[in-house]
Amino acid sequence: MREGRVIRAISGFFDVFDDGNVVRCRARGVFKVKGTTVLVGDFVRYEPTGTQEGVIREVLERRTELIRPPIANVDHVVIACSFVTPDLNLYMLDKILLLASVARVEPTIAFTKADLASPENVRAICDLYRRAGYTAMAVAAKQALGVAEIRARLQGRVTVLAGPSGAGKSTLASALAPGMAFKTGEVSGKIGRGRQTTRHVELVRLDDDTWMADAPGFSQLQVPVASRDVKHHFPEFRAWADACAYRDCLHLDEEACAVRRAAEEGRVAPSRYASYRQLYQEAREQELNAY
Ligand SMILES: Nc1nc2c(ncn2[C@@H]2O[C@H](COP(=O)(O)OP(=O)(O)O)[C@@H](O)[C@H]2O)c(=O)[nH]1
Ligand SMILES: [Mg+2]
Ligand SMILES: [Zn+2]
Repeated sequence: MREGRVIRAISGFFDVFDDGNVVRCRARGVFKVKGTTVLVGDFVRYEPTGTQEGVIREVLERRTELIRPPIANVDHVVIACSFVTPDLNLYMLDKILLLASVARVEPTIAFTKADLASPENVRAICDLYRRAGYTAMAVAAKQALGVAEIRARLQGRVTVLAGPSGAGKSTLASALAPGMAFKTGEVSGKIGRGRQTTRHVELVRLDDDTWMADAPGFSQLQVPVASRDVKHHFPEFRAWADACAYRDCLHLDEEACAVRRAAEEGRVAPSRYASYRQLYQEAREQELNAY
């Protein structure tokens, strides 16, 4: 038996990276019985059946598991959020930050297309998220701005790129891993069929310990946490929550809520607080619809 990392899933086969080799495996036996699935990102035990072929026998324990995109053992998510086309959507960003927090995947925020925004706007937005406790940087992939900083954050980890279509994920991926073809949304002049999208899930190797996936998903998810727990995923609330009148304050319309007051006074970013209220409401509606 050998061990390796699943880096690609293609119609019933799994490509397993093992010590520099890629071994095409089937998953047989135990899986049908136990209902276990193999995800890209899984570490597996497999039995070689040829020089480049094998059968997966066991999936090793997962550290993390994302559902959309379906990838196991992701350590890090780079959230691409463009200043223009599409316009900056802080609610969507805050929702992905919540999803990452619930999945225990560390986020880095990449504000993309910074070359198309004013320097003041770029600084204000980056500062807003840094003050909230996040790692945030401006990226202009074509000018190589921010690319080396993001590359340094990837080292030794498995990273997924998240963010809405058109935000610049594939462009950033290509800048991070030159020579590894990632599809971009550039409209083909000849055919004019519109955008190509990256649909399949695949880990791309930057080095043996550093992997990256440019996979759609993430933003379409429901709020994956109980409404009363959404507040725990807003790290900047913690400094204020102790001063709320009620110990289990939800920071909504309660009397003497220190978090709401901090948002009114601008000590907590009003956009973050507005996102919190909206995410709470979304979670609440999901709960009510479940009965
Ligand atoms: N000006 C500018 N355009 C960018 C930048 N990054 C991506 N784009 C453009 O934005 C469009 C969408 O990029 P793409 O990487 O396909 O986005 P994805 O859908 O998130 O993968 C393409 O036309 C890119 O050329 C950037 O940093 N600056
Ligand atoms: Mg893309
Ligand atoms: Zn409160």
